[in-house]
Amino acid sequence: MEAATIPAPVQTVRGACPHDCPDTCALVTTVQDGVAVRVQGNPQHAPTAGVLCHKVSRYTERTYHPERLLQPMRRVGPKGSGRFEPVGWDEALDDIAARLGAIAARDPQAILPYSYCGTMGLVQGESMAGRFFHQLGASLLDRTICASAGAEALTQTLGGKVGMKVEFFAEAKLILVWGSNSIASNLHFWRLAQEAKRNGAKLVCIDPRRSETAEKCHEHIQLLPGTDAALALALMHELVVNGWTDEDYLAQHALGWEGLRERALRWSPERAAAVCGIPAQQIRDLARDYGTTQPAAIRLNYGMQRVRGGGNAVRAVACLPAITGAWRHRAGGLLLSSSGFFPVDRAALQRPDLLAGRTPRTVNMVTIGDDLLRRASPAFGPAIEAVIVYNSNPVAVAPESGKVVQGFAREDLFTVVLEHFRTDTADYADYLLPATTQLEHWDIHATYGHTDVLLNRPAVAPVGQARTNTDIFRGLAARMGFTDPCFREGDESLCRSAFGERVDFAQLLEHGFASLQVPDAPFAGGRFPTASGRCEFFSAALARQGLDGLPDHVPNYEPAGGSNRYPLAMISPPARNFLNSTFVNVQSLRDIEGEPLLEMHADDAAPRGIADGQVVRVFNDRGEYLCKARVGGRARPGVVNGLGIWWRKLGLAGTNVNQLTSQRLTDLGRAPVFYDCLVEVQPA
Ligand SMILES: Nc1nc2c(c(=O)[nH]1)N[C@H]1C(S)=C(S)[C@@H](COP(=O)(O)OP(=O)(O)OC[C@H]3O[C@@H](n4cnc5c(=O)[nH]c(N)nc54)[C@H](O)[C@@H]3O)O[C@H]1N2
Ligand SMILES: Nc1nc2c(c(=O)[nH]1)N[C@H]1C(S)=C(S)[C@@H](COP(=O)(O)OP(=O)(O)OC[C@H]3O[C@@H](n4cnc5c(=O)[nH]c(N)nc54)[C@H](O)[C@@H]3O)O[C@H]1N2
Ligand code: SF4
Ligand SMILES: [Mo]
Repeated sequence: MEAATIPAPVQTVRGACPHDCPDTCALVTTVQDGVAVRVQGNPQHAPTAGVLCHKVSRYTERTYHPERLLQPMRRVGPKGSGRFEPVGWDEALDDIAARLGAIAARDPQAILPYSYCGTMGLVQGESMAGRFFHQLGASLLDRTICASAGAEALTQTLGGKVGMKVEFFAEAKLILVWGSNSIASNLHFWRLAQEAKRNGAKLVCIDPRRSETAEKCHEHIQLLPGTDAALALALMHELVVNGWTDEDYLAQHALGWEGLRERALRWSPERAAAVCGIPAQQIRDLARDYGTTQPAAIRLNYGMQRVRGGGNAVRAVACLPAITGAWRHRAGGLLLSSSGFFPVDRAALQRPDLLAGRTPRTVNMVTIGDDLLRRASPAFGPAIEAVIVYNSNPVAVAPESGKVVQGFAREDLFTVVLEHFRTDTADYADYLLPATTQLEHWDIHATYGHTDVLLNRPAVAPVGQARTNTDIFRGLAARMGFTDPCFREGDESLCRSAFGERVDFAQLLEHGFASLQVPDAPFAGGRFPTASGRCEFFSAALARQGLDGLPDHVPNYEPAGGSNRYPLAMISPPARNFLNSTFVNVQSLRDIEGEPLLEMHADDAAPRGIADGQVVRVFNDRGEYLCKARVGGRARPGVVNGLGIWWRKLGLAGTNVNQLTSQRLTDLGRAPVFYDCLVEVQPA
C-alpha cells in the first residue's frame, strides 16, 4: 500500500473537489494533528473564488461519518440483506482474485466493471482499474449514464466538447440558462451570471420546472419536457423572417444552412408553441432578444438531454450561435462542456494496449437492469457472472431499478463493491471494500465547466483500513499474476502520466491548479474542430449512419398527454443538497432536503384529491414509488417533479424515482431517458 503523506500538526493542503459537478473547485483543507478539520474554497483559484457549495463545505462530516466503511467485509446473510462480517484485506483480495480467475478461465467477458463519477479524478477513476480490466479482457462498459447524448451532439455540430470560456459569461448582455438549475448544480457559473445581471444583462431560464434558478431570472420559459428542439427551430424561424441572421458568418463558417433554414421555416412560433405548451408570443419575444442582443451566451446543460430526442435537441440549440454570429464575441456563443479542451492521455492511464488484440463486448451501463438478467446468447455473449462496482451506486441511480435490484439479487452473481458507505448497491455485495475519500488520496482533475487542471494531494492518512481504488486494483493484479510493470505504478506517478508534458506538473505541485491555453473567443473566425472546419448544421457523419443529417424535433417516447393511463410527465432533476446519490446519508444535508418529494401543480393535485404534504403513490407499468406531494408553484400543469436521487432504503417504501424510469436510449449517444417518463399519481 502506498503511504499517504501524514502532515505536521497544523497545515493546509491543496486539493480539488472530486464530485461530478462542472465547477471542479480548488479546495484548501486545514489539518490539525492528522485530522481534517475544515474544507474551504481556494481564494487564489479564480473559478472557485474561495467559495464552495454548502454540501462540500460539510466535507469533513462525510469523511468522518460514523457509518464510514472502515474495514473489508464479506456477506453473511442472503443477497441484499446487507449483513456482513469483517474480513482481513489479504483474505478478501485472495478470494476475489481466485473467484475472478475461475470465471476468466472460462470467459473473461463474464466479468463486468461498473463505475461512473463518484470521483471525477483521473487516477482514482479509470487508471489502474482500466489497466486491470484491459489485462483481464473483461467486458467493456459504455459510460453513458450522464452526458453522452450531448457529447455526441456537440461533437457532430461543433466538433468536440468545446465552447465559451465560462468567465466571459460575466460580460454577456443576454444569457439563456437552458436546461440547467445552475443555483443547484453549477453554482460558480451562477455567480458569473449574477455579475452580468448587475451589468444590465437579461437572464432567461428555459426549464419545465420553476427551479430556484428560474425564479431568479428575468424570464422563465416553462416548456414541456423534451420539446427544446421545437423551440430552437421556431427561434431560427423568427431569426430568418426578421433578418436577424449573420449571413456573413453563416456563409463562411457554417455547413448546411440552406437545409436547416428550410426546416426552420416549417416551425412557426404557433406550431412550436403547441408542441412546447407555452404561448407563441413568448417564443417571439425570446427570438427578438436573441436576435437583437450582442453578446448573447447560452449555458446549455443536461436537463434537455435525458429524453428520447436529447441529442437532436442539443444539436438544434448548438446551431443558434452560428446563425446570429454570436461566436464573434468572447462573451457570446454557448457552453455545454469544456472537457474537450483537456489533453488527457487516456491511453497512458488506462492502457488499452493490454487488450493485446482482444475485442471484448461492450455493455451499456444504462441497461444494467436488463443485462444482469440476460442469459448467454450469440448476440449478447456470456451471461454476466461477476460485477465490480466502484465510484457508482447503480441500484439507486440506474433506470428501471426494479430490474436492477432483481439483477443484483441473483444468488449466482459475484459482486464486489468499493465504497465509502453502505449504499443501496453495497447491500448486494459479496465483498464490500472500504475506499479512501478525496482527503485521503492523490488525484488529478480535468473539468467540464472551466479550463483549469487541478491536483489533489492527500490531506490525511486513510481513515480506518480504507485503501485507494488504485491500490485495491494493484493488489488484485498482483494476485492474478499480472506482471506488467504498469501494475506497480504509484498514484503520484499516475497523476504525472495523466497529461504528460502537456501540463506543467511543477506548477500543479506548487499552486494546485494550472490553466490551459484556450483562445478567448475560440470560434470568432470559425475553425471549428469538425471535419469541415465549420459549424456542422448538416452532419455528414450522422447521415452516413442512416440518421437525419440535420437536427429535428424528436418527440418523447412518453410525451406529456400521450397516455390516458399515465397522463403526467415526470422529470427527476437533482436536489440541491445532494450530488446524485452522494450525501443522502449526511444528516445535516438530508435535514435540509427533508424527505423524498413529488412537486405537483394544483390543477393536477386537486382532481386527484391530493393535498400538500400528503403521501402519494407514483406509478406506471414499471413500478411504484411512495413519497410526499408538494403542491405548489414549482411544477407546471401536466408535469410532476420527483427530485433525486434518494437512497432507496431511506425512502418511504424502499424505492426511489428510478423505480419508474425506463431503460430506453436517446437518439444519439446511447444515453438514458430519465426525464421521458409518464406516471399516474394517487393518494397512498
Ligand atoms: N447540487 C447538485 N449539483 C449537481 C448534481 C446534483 O445531483 N446535485 N449533479 C451533477 C451532475 S452528475 C450533473 S450531470 C449536473 C446536472 O445538472 P444540470 O445540467 O443543471 O441538469 P439537471 O439538474 O439534471 O437539470 C437541469 C434542469 O433541467 C430541467 N429539465 C428537465 N427536463 C428538461 C427538458 O426537457 N428541457 C429543459 N430545457 N429543461 C429540462 C430540470 O427541471 C432542471 O431544473 O449537475 C451536477 N451538479
Ligand atoms: N432519476 C434520475 N436518475 C439519475 C439522474 C437523474 O437526474 N434522475 N442523473 C444521472 C446522472 S447525471 C448521473 S451522473 C448518475 C450518477 O450516478 P453515480 O456516478 O453512480 O453517482 P452517485 O450516486 O453520486 O454515486 C457515486 C458513488 O461513488 C462513491 N465514491 C465516491 N468517491 C469514491 C472513491 O474514491 N472510491 C470509491 N470506491 N467510491 C467512491 C460514493 O460514495 C457514491 O456512493 O445518476 C444518474 N441517475
Ligand atoms: S460540488 Fe461543485 S460547487 Fe460544490 S465544491 Fe464541488 S465543484 Fe464546487
Ligand atoms: Mo451527471
